[in-house]
Amino acid sequence: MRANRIPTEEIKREPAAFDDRVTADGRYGRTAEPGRYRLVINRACPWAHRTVITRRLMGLEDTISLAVTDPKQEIIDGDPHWVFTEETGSPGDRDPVLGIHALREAYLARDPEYDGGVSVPGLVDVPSGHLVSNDYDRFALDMATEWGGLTREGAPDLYPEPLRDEIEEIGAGVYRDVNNGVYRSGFAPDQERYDRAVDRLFARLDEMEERLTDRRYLVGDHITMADIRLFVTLVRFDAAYHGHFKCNIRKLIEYPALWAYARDLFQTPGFGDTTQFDHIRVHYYWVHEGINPTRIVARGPDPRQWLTPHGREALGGSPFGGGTAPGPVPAGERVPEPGEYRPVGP
Ligand SMILES: N[C@@H](CCC(=O)N[C@@H](CS)C(=O)NCC(=O)O)C(=O)O
Repeated sequence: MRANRIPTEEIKREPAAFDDRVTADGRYGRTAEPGRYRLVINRACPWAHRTVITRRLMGLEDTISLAVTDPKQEIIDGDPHWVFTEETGSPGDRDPVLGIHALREAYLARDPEYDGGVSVPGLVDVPSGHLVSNDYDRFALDMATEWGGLTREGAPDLYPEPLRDEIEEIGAGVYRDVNNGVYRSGFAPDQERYDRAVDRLFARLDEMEERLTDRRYLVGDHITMADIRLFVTLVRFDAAYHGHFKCNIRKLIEYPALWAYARDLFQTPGFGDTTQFDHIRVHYYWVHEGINPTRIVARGPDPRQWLTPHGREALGGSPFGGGTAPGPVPAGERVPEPGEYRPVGP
């Protein structure tokens, strides 16, 4: 499915085109080393956000550099493409490290015959300019578990061995009905498939609401990959999915536990400080012309509501277990604070 066309079929997700694994011991062929890899993202994209949060919580910012593309994308050969622009901080419309304008150049450097989709996030090998992987879940997990020696002191265990089965079980439902469910709803080609997607989405959110009523985090007593996976959809929910993708049976703010849970995470270093609401709103409403032909970008809701007290400390648990919070966001990676956006309303 082309994201800028009127949907004619249900959204389908293909396996990652490239999935080389990078680990500290290099046992899959590629070895993690400082400065060697560049993470190309867009701030609107929930799948990219998963890797950005993980990178920051693990303290890999100095090791893996970050390249941010323009949320409006650019039409190249009829399709929207992720590009670097002056407007989003890339001088001369090129990424200063990779020297490319469009992410697809890194795919083509890897395979000149490549004619499949180009997606963010993408991990790129800096010396060769080759795309290494667009398997976002695998490289988020690898950053969390396989970059030992390069991660910061106090980095949390986001994927504890004894909890992995539970994290994956929750993750499968969240992926199908929530992370991908919002897309299945928004890009549904007909009423029947929209109804099915939206029903499943809200049934799953209702289940998460119940689960999170008496526990602070989804699995165990600390933040895990399960929370990162759910957060990235929740933080976009009212700003994009509720209106643009017609996920409007309820708003996030109408779920007492889920909303407080999402705010708790947002206010934890690594989550809110990697969320950029204007990029989220602009990307979805602007790029998906097939479902929003006027390209008018909705202005609300007011992001300042994300800073209101959540009271979740009373449930026990602690964000980082035996670890500590990451330090300040590196210079050059700062996103606006909720109060810094243009005020909403007349
Ligand atoms: N490639 C992955 C997920 C990553 C993904 O879908 N990223 C979106 C942005 S949120 C993307 O880059 N889509 C291609 C495009 O928008 O041109 C998959 O389909 O499982």
